[in-house]
Amino acid sequence: MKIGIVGVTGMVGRVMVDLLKCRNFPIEKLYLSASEKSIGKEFIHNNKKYKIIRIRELFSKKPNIVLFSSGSDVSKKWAPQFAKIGTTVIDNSSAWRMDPKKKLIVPEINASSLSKDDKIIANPNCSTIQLVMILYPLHIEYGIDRVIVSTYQSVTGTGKKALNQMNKEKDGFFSYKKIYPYPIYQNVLPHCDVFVKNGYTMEEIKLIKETKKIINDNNIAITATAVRVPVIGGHSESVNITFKKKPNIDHIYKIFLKKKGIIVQDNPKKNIYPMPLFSHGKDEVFVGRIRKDYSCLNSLNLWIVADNLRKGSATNAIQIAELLIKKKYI
Ligand code: 11C
Repeated sequence: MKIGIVGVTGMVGRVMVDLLKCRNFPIEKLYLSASEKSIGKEFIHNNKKYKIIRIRELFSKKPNIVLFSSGSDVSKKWAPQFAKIGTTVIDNSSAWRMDPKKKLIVPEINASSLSKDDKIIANPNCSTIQLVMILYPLHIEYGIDRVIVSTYQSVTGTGKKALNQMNKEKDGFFSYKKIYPYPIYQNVLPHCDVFVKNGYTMEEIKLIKETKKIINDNNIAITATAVRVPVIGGHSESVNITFKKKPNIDHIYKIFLKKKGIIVQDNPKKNIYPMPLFSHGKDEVFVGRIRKDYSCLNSLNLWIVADNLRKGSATNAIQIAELLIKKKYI
């Protein structure tokens, strides 16, 4: 396979390179592309040097697959051009996610909806992926009526500059580029992505709309509050779920225990529960604090954590590529 990565210098792009190698992805040639300021620079990985090329040059190589992680504008401009020459694009931006003609894929959930004709495939938002991973198997068994989710999102979701802001604040510097409107170190911002007219943020809207599309059920009522916390290593989410019928907690454990990609960490007596400190660098979604919501019939509370750069972005994108190869669609 000739593989391209667009946006390789970003946090997700780097993890993509790592994962392609450590998952033994069948690579004949790997082409790395990034924005204009990085063109011609060397990208060193595993003692191997790559030259960062322009997207136009990557296009001329006619790659089999391109993983885009470079923002919506780049994807909107280039993904259709790659698709036209037969390249399969797996796009990590929000450009195509809500396009009714494009598939929004989490392999554990809706892999079967993919066909050979899908040349631009959307990778969901990180906070959505970990949420649907736990909602979907429960929806199959119990039918979900309503979800209330509150997120605690890592600064790595915003990118390198946000991490730099947090580190500079931690080290007591006053002069640095401010990515957030307020300090993030020792603070919590109820604000991820931009605000929209209805008072929600785009991150909250993505969580709501993408979840319905992936689970393929518009009748689930979902509300979200997305919060940025001074954390690296993963996004956490507090989730309250109301089902159509009474959930059985033991049965819920069994559902999660046999589901690939989910790890149960739930033993309050031993203080065992998921945390971003331990999800860092892992590909699974961790679930714990599973308990009945006694205030509401048929409701359940739980807590989930996943590395937003892995299952939330790069891992999911590469799983899609692996799936397409397995199905012989590429
Ligand atoms: C965050 N979830 O943590 C975002 C980052 O639409 O892919 C990813 C944004 C996206 O801020």
